[in-house]
Amino acid sequence: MTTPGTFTITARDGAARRASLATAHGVVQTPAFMPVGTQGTVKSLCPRDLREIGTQILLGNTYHLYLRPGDELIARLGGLHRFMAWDGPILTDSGGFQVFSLAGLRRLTPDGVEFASHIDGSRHFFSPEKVVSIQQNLGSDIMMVLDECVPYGADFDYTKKSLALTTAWAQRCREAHPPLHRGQLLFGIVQGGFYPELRAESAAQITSLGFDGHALGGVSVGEPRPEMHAIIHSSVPHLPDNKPRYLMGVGAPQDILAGVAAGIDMFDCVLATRNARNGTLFTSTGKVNVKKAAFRDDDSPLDPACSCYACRTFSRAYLRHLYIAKELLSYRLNTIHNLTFFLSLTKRIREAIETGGFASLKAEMDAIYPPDAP
Ligand code: PRF
Ligand code: ZN
Repeated sequence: MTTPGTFTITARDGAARRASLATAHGVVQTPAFMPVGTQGTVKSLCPRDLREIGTQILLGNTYHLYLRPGDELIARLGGLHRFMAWDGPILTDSGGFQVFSLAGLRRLTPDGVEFASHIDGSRHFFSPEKVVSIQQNLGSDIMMVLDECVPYGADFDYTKKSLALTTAWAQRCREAHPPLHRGQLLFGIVQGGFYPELRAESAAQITSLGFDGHALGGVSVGEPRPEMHAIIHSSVPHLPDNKPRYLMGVGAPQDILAGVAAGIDMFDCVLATRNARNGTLFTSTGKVNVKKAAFRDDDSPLDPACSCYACRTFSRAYLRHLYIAKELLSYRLNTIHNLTFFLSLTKRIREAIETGGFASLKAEMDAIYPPDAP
């Protein structure tokens, strides 16, 4: 087996890279999209479905799994892979972001963050060492450091102070997890808001700490899309070329294309799965709402260009009916379809980089999913 963390770039097209990343549970071909499995499940799917649609790596959440059912219980039962019966790679987010977006009553101290559970209001404390220990118990292949995701609109002084805290926490996470301990990789997270000079400062500090990969955090926090793309393009050149780069919580098809164009290798987003459950489907001709009236008598497949089980098997009329009737199968088929769209998009991106066709694929997709759309 290749040593976990081995990152091999096999083709380039502009700043876009085609690479592979070895983990303890297999190799990830990049650019890669990671379906979100917050609570140890990608909502409505089972691991068999995930395999069938071409999932390479899943994302799990420290915050949720620590609160319920508990990381120590998962460790006793053999770790998260065994618990959820997914034997492929898993990346876990550190919990910092979820504390800021979900928990009540947060208190930030130099030592970590105190918060109240969104489930029962009980009080907890995440220190850098604690989130490493939780992720070690979960046994994820890629662990993330504790960071503060700076809210959109934060001023320069707040953002500068916050990135110093994020760096101090990153260093403590690195010290709590020796390189390649138990085959688990640890990624650092660059913050710095929408100030290019603070991004450069954060990147210089984070990349000096010897992580196995680097993430850009603090984007897709409510900013206009062109602003997101601009900060990605100005930040990526400050990350080393020879390690994987992960854009956290991004994004829509146009954001993935913009990210790859800037040199990003990994993405995750709830958009594919959450929109599926809301009836918003991503297709080769754009976004469609499955309940639209025109689908009422339509016997054709949702997306004739899609090879997923839902499109191969069922009509638009049937998918519309399931959605309107609030049938459980609606969630499942819509999720299979939307994830297939994102996984196929990243597969096409990988093939395009190999043949020097990335710019034309991006132009083709940008016409359908415009980069300046809100
Ligand atoms: N930090 C962490 N997780 C995240 C983010 C972040 O900034 C984001 C921002 N889009 C999504 N998930 N730890
Ligand atoms: Zn489909």
